Amino acid sequence: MNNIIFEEGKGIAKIIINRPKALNALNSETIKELGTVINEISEREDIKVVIITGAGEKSFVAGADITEMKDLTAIQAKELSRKAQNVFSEIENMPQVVIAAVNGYALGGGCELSMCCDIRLVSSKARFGQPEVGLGIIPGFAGTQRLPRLIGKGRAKELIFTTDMIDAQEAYRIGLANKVYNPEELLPKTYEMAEKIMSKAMYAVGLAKASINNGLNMDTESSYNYENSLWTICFATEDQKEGMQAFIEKRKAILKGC
Ligand code: DAK
Repeated sequence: MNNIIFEEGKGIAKIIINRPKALNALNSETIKELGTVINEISEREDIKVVIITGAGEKSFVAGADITEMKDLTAIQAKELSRKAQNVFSEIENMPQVVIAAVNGYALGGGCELSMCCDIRLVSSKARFGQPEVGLGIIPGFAGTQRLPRLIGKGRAKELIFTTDMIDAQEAYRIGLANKVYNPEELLPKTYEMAEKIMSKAMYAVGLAKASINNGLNMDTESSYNYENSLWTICFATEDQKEGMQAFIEKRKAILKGC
């Protein structure tokens, strides 16, 4: 792959978007490679957590590649749109937990990429924004859908309509960032969180992710019923038996993810 670095170890995969000269802007080749690596990881039961970050010290992803986009016809834009949106949805629905380690600019498609991830840990140097309407387009990787769901309709409209860039603390304040760290702490803290999650009953974590993601797209009554079905499945797992038995015996549970 030309634009993605993939590293793995101890159940954790790290995907680095690697076009630092263009501030890791997503061109179509990068999106295609991202799709390929996401598909491969999704099939891997040994990988439990995925970390997505940007190469270099300045940027997570500064958006879609404007140079490549500017001359598209509407038909080409539609084709690119369909493929790219699929990749982002695949990230959102991966069986693994996905953490964005936002190390700098997360603009346009970069902000949208971070929003596909389950959790956003960010460096104090991170900057978020949706500059699209300044370029004559609207957010197209479902930013108009995921941003209001994360931070509320009013704040999402303000960010999208004004194109204002916000810093890490503001992103934290409005719920876009889960935690803010010094730049040198970002990756160690991300791995620390990944390991903490992996120490839990991973089958249950996966069900909780499915319940949150799918339940939010249902009417309330259906979402409660859906959660109830997934909750019931937990009682078919070894981890549920072991987790509760360990509590009764006042010892640490040995959880296996099954
Ligand atoms: N695309 C292409 N190149 C970019 C880029 C981008 N988004 N962002 C930065 N670069 C390049 C710059 O052109 C520059 O290249 P050279 O001139 O050195 O060759 C290099 O990265 C360094 O950038 P700067 O010199 O501008 O660095 P500064 O520190 O001065 O400024 C900045 C950093 C992040 C504030 C600035 O680069 C900037 O404003 N960048 C553009 C940010 C932006 O507008 N992003 C949103 C793009 S629109 C789609 C769905 C969604 C989308 C597209 C399609 N479909 C469904 C198909 C999403 C659209 C977007 O994301």
